[in-house]
Amino acid sequence: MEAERHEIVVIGAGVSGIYQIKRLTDLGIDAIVLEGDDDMGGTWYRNRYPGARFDSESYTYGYSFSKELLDEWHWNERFSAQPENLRYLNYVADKFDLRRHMRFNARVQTMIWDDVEHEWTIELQTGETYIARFVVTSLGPLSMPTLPRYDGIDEFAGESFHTYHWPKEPIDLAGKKVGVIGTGATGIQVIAELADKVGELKVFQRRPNWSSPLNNGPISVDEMAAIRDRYDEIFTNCSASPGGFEHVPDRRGFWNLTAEERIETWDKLYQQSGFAILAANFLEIFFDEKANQEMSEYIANRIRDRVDDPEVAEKLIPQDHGFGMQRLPLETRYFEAYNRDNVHLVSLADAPIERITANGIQTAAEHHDLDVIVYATGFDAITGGYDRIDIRGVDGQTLADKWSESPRTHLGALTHGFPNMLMVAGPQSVSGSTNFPRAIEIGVDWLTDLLVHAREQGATRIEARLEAEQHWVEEVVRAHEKMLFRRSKGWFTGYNSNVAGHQEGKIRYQAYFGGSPKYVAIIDQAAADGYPGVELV
Ligand code: NA7
Repeated sequence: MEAERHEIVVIGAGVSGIYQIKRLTDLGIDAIVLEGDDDMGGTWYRNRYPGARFDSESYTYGYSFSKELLDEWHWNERFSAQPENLRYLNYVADKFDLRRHMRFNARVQTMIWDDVEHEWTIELQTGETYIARFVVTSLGPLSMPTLPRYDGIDEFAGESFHTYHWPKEPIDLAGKKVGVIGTGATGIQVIAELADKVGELKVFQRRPNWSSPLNNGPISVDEMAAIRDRYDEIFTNCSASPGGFEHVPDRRGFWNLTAEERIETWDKLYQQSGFAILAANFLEIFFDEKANQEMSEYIANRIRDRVDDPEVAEKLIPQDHGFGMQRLPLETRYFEAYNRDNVHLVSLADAPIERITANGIQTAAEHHDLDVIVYATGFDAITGGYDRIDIRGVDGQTLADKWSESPRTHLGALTHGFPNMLMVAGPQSVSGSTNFPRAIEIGVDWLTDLLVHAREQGATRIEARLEAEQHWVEEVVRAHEKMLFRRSKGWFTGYNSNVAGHQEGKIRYQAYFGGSPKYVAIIDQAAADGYPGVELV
């Protein structure tokens, strides 16, 4: 079979791939998207579990690039759910006629760089081959789900699946005994949603997570009209905030207020929507241990207020990390789920899982009979999507080898030794720590400008300079070092117990935590200076 040639191949048709192909084809560049799944949408195509929804305000999550699109689309809820989110992405693709540039069931298996011809050879699992001058990876930071490594996992006789692979066809859970393993952002959404729909729900919790109310609600036609009038202001606000939200940090100074005034502030934040409780909080809670402890105690008391059984409440309060030190799950009546007779918390800290059996889960204390097991056990975050492709750069070096300890990039966009591979939302970009689409648009626009610049220069090979990469890695490490969360486990620090090679306590520097405005200032400066960190040949 002869290879198909394109100037640019984009890998992944999720939120970032959709915008990337729009930009490239608008410029008249010959580009296609290869997507491993049988349809587009990425995260929102896959995560069909009950309760899956944004925890960014819907109208700050949507694309900002088209005024017409902003005027046409009505978000029905403040935090829109997966079916509507997928409809939205399809609407965008159809409106701009992007599907014709997408190939589905096109899972990339290998990418090999030819340093003579200056092009990538991309082979799919199907054996089909593509050749491209440039590759843009938009693989998604959470596209590699991970299952626990328990014995017996394949022996379970009932239905079991990772939340990422929740079946497309509706499944009837009424009256069933369901076990959920994992209490991250996903677990907390799915548990709250399933509690009153199943016969019995057992929650297998290894470590509790801090969580606070999402405070979702419908958006009326009038409210949506008011949002539309405000879109310019909304996106300006998002671009000025570290996390890409409308919420702005409280800069009155934690220690300038009395303890009562702080509680009054938090009582209000607890009623606000989305990440206000983090992003509109005092900045000190992220840097100052004492401030963080006081905040954590406040949230612990809210949990105690909401959970009837004091013993269960204590088990739901994290002891090993402070509030906001791991990715904060947002919840809707999650804690109240534990007040139901059919919901039971199984603390794995007291009795770990020993194995999965044909009909349930065996812990060190007892056997739990189950009809269905739901694995809400997270992802090999940010670099997982890269590791599953065999990517070979200059002199046959593999990317997996280069990044085995921790990724190394120039501005989260390029990596030395792998010319002409450009990453949207790559490791060490700001995407891992912010409202995702806001950072995506920034990343795609920057990469597109770089590609245009390279074409104008007649360059056929662009590569991050080693010194520039070293410099950026140091900047990423410095930003981590300022944050209290560097001591916590979880995907912010690149740790996943289910991934071979990850070591507890050893940080993988996967995201830039210096905040969006600073990141944008740095990458804009690099562009204005003619990309000094990139060698063009
Ligand atoms: P997370 O946040 O990584 O959470 C995974 C959860 O699964 C977490 O509670 C883990 O406990 C638990 N887990 C993982 N492996 C095991 C094993 N082997 N046994 C028991 N429990 C386990 O993933 P999510 O999908 O919830 O969220 C990912 C992102 O998706 C989120 O940040 C949003 O951006 C959307 P642990 O805490 O590690 O002890």
